[in-house]
Amino acid sequence: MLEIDPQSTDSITSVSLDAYWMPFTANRHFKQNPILISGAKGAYYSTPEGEQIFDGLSGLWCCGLGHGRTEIVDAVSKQIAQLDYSPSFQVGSTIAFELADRLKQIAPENLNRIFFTNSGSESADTSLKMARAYWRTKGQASKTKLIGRSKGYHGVNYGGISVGGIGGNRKLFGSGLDTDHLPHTLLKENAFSRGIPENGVALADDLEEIVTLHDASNIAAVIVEPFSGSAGVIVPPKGYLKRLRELCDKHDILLIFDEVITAFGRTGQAFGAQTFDTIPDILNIAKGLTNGTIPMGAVIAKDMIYAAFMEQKLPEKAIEFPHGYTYSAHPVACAAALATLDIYEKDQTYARVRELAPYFENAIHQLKGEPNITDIRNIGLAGALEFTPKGGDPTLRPYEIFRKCFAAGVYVRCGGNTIQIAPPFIAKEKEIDNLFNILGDAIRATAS
Ligand code: PXG
Repeated sequence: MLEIDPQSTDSITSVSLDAYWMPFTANRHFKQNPILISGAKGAYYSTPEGEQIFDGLSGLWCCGLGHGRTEIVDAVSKQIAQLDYSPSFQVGSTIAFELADRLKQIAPENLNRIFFTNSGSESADTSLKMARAYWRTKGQASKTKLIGRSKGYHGVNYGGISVGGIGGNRKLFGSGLDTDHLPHTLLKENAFSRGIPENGVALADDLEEIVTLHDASNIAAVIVEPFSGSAGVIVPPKGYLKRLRELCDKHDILLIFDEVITAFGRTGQAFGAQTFDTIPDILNIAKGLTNGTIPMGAVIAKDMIYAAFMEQKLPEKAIEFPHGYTYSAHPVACAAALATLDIYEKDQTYARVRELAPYFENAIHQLKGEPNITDIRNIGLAGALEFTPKGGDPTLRPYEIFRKCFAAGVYVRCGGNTIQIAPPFIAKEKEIDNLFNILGDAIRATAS
């Protein structure tokens, strides 16, 4: 690890670590024990000391194609020279329409209307506002309650943390929106399942209880991740999402899929909706849309939702959905997205994920029996290991494992009581082997 004085500028990188208030980071600890990255190419980061680190989480789940893809670099460079910025309120850049049309071509049935954001958090809050406003346009203004799921993650804005189900992300921030939560789907009897677990479809029926409690006339939408990523790859049981879909239809509740992690290949298809054969009314994306290169997200709505806004009895010059961001449909992000979508198609990326997924599944489940592991979960090229607490702290062991792995040349993510792994789609079998060898060593080395 680097020795850097947090107050000093006299270091290997000539930067002071003082001013940057880092997100989701133990700042005091980090600044005493920094982990710095200065470059990336393909599946590897490089450190200021020149070490190569395998990117075992595809950035933060966003760089499936690996880093420094020349096609994206070229497209972005060209675009920034041609049109670096243009407003997207009352004016539209041609490239934004091009990208929306392209997304419409690949999105599942009837998901044809694309609203651009700049992140997963903005996609979450946009989709929740869209759902509430939709019911209002339909004359059902009492339908405002939003239903999330325990352990769900929908970013960090107020809507997202209100429907989110990770307590630590909410408790400092006061009251949020009017929400309720479905139970999570993490069942003891599913521990060490390979892929989609067998038990627990009935957990979706808890929506009936929520409806009984609040009445469907007060509920706007249910939002779930097809699989929960941040909580440590919690894959829903067989039939669960289909059952949720049926219940939402039965009670006239919109179903939102937060596909910020699951879209663009992670489960072996363009969308988790396809892997789980369940079509939501609204589908949120970000991350893999631009391979992580330029911030961008989007909310993809069914035609019927767009139509409800357009059919409002408003003068033609009235704005139907008063929502949007300065950087919605940023032209440089659009260029990055189009180049990224080209690569997914040209390289047949999703087929490659399906091909590599069984290898990944075998490799991760070979860690069963290593010390302190209480569960191993996987789907596509995503996996997580769950650990027993250390000294009463559930997060300590994963943190130590993460640090050991990084020192040994592999980046994996620690989150709560889990280690999460999501290798780039371009990873080779031997790189997967190396990742799990290093992870196994780290698990044993931190076992005490
Ligand atoms: N929804 C989902 C499902 C996500 O996974 C967001 C929304 C928020 O996206 P932005 O772009 O606003 O951060 C996310 C983000 C992890 C990890 O380690 C996951 C995310 C971000 C950082 C870390 O699991 N997901």
